Amino acid sequence: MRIALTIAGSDPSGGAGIQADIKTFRQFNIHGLSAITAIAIQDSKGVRGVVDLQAQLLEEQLEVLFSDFRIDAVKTGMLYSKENILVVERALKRYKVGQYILDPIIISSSGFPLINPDAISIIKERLFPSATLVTPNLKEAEALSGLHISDEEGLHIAAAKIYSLGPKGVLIKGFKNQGRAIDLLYMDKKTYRLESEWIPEKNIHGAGCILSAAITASVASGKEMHDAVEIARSFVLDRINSSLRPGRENGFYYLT
Ligand code: PXL
Repeated sequence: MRIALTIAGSDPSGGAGIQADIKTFRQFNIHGLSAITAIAIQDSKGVRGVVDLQAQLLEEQLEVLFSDFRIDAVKTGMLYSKENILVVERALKRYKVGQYILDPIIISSSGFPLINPDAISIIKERLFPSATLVTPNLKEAEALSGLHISDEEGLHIAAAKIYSLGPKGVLIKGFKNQGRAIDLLYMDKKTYRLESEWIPEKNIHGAGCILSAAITASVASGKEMHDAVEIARSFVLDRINSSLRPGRENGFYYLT
C-alpha cells in the first residue's frame, strides 16, 4: 500500500486543504495521512478567519505518523506560521523524506491571507531547498520572486528565480495567454510548457490544492515527476469541467 502525508490546514467546507488532499489521495488509491497546521473558518463564499495550532501539536502529530508509517510522499499546503514551518523543516530532515511537494499557500482565492507575512521568507529559506517540486500559482510566483509576470518570458524568469532558492522543480500554474491556460514546469535544466483550455466564468475553490495533492499521489505511486504533473493536470481539468456549487447562492465552484 502506498502512503502519502499532507501537512496542511483544515477547510471545513470541504473544498481545499486537508479535506481536498485526502479525497484526492483516495481517488488515486493512496492511503492518506494528515497533520493539521491551522483551521480556516470558511464557507462556499470564502475564508472568514484562520486560527493556527500550536507548533508543538503539529510536531506531535508528525512524530507519531512518521514513527509508524512508511511514507512515500509528503505534501505541504497552508503552514501559516513561522513556528509550524520550523517544525516541518525538522521533521523532513529527521525522517529523510524523499518526495516532498510544497504548495506555497499565501492567499485564498477570496483574497484572505493564509500565511503570516513574517513567515514567507522563512518558508523560502527553510523548506524550498528540501522540495522536489514547488507549485505556486501566478500570484504566489510573483510574491515569491518579487517580479511582475506579464508575459511568458516573465514566467520563465520567475520560475528560474524560484528554482534558484533550491527546489528540484518549479511548476507555475495559471498563466492566461490567448484563451489558453499555460503552466510552466522548470526542472532538470529544462522547461516544459504545458497548455490546456482556459475554463472561463467559473470561480473555483480548491483546484490548486487538488493539483498538488494529485501530483503527490502520483509520485507516491512511483510516477516520474513530469508524468505526475501531466496526470494531475488532466485530472484537475476533468474535475473542473464537472465542478458544482454546493453552497446556497453565488458561492465558489468546488471540485467534486
Ligand atoms: O486554496 C488554498 C487553501 C489551502 N488550504 C486551506 C484553505 C485554502 C483556501 O481557502 O482554506 C485550508
